[in-house]
Amino acid sequence: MPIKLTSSLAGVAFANPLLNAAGVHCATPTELDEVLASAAGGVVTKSATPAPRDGNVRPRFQALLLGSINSMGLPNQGFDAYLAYACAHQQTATAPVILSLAGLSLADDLAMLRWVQESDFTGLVELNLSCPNVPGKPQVAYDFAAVTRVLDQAFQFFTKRLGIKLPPYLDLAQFDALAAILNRYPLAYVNAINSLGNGLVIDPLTERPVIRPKGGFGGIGGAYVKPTALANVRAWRQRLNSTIGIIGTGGVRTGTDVFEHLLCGADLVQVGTALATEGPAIFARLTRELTAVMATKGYQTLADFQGKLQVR
Ligand code: OXC
Repeated sequence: MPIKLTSSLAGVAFANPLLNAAGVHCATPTELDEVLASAAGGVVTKSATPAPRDGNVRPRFQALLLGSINSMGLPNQGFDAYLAYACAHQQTATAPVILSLAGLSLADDLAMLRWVQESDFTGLVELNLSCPNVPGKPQVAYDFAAVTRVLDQAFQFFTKRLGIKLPPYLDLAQFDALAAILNRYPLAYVNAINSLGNGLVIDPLTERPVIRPKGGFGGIGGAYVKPTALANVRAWRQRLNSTIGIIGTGGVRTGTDVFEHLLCGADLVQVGTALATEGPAIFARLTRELTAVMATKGYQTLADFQGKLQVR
């Protein structure tokens, strides 16, 4: 039997589980088209704010030996551009488009969700509650009362499929407390993890941080965060209602990394830092490598091993 990589999230079918992480190779129609033309199973748009933004001063991204640091500050073309792209491609796309939103306030989040609700878009919507890089703005999802406020108000009118992008949590008590809240809502999925916020990478030669915004503080991605990402995917799968899907994001460079995210319970897997450095051709390599891992182990579908991490 041939190996099948098909997956689904909240009733939306994907030819394979691989997508870009929001923010990487998805800010312009050209970049979005390139991901859709690649071997990726779908594409996520850059997190939109209601109006276009230039983002933070440069340099604001630096590739590192084992990952990256960024403080982009949500540069994006504005909500209207991404909604138009998502609507235009939902009929024609061979792979689903996920629309990512990141308001700078509760009012922004609710306004954009209302506009989506009133639109023709029927696909998945991802509310980014975890951008670490807007100067002066805390990460919403570290404030559980704020998460409750946004979800309470959103689900009063939003009837389409809504997921949320979460930051990494490091204490199991945080998963217990937030899962009790999230399980009260008809969430489509959680995406774990956003970058590990406010790291600091310095160049000892120049005695300066490698990026400029926020005095050098920025989100860490790549191999540095893979163990944290896997732990977050696993911790959520152990606690969330089975109706809430999971996107695993963090530290994916190889087909084995994809396999490990799926083993921890991810339904889809996103690629950030490695996509930024390797470009959309990475999706063909990752699907090949994942298929090879499955062949070695005798697995024919993702369901054969998804969420089935063996515990000692
Ligand atoms: N996470 C985000 O949510 N946004 C971007 N960077 C990041 O690590 C950004 O635009 O700063």
